[in-house]
Amino acid sequence: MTTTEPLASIAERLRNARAHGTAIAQISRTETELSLEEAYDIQALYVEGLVRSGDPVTGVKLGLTSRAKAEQMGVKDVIIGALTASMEVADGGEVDIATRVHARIEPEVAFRIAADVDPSAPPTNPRDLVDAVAPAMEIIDSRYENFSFALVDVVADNTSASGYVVGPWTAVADLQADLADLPVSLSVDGAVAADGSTSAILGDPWRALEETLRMAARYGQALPAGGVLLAGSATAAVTMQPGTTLRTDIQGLGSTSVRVLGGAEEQA
Ligand code: OOG
Ligand code: MG
Repeated sequence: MTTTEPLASIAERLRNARAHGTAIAQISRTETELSLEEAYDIQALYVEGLVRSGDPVTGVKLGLTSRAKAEQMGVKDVIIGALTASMEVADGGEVDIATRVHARIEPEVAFRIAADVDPSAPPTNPRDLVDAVAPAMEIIDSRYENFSFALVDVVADNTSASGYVVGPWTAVADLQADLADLPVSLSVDGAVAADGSTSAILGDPWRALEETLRMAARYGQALPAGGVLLAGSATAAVTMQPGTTLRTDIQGLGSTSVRVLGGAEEQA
């Protein structure tokens, strides 16, 4: 252990920041020796705390799988985090950002996990991990001031996970096209705010499966049957403003939308 503050106490501070929507200082500022392994240990303690409070794990997410995202955040390297029940938002539903610090949204591809998987005994073909695909959006909300962090900070903060909305599922067996190179757009009240292609996600979203298996085997994230796997954003994230309707379209997969409530008029 290279930190001065116990890892459980850092996890507790992050959980409180999430609960109250109040930002904390980057832990890498004071805990300069924090290793990536310790950061994932903090994340595990943080997620265990959520589960203990009645908020079970409903899936897993990759982050920084696109160059636009990695550049936006100034971080290199794929990251993995957990999704929990309280983060789920119904397709076409409403999400209140009043208790979030500075919520942003990003267009994503979601996969549905086919069966409980033990990452230490993964399927031979990574594609067997999932049985359906959907257009999705992730709400991210860094618990750090100014949405600014180093790799260890964002890993400890459960990779900024804050919410997710999933559109209609298409069974993998019914997919008409490849998943690479599908145009993606994120619109705010009907005007395109970010656009790109699914190829921004690791070159091809299918690659997210091998990355998820590799990272989950190493860091212990659960892969629950029927759960959601977010492959990572296809574009830079967009700030969420109360009163707006956000919609993601992925050609060939369909669309998903959400209406934003609450919070201040202007979010930083
Ligand atoms: C980290 C999470 C990144 C993605 O899809 O790339 C992420 C952040 O940007 O706060 O979820
Ligand atoms: Mg994301």
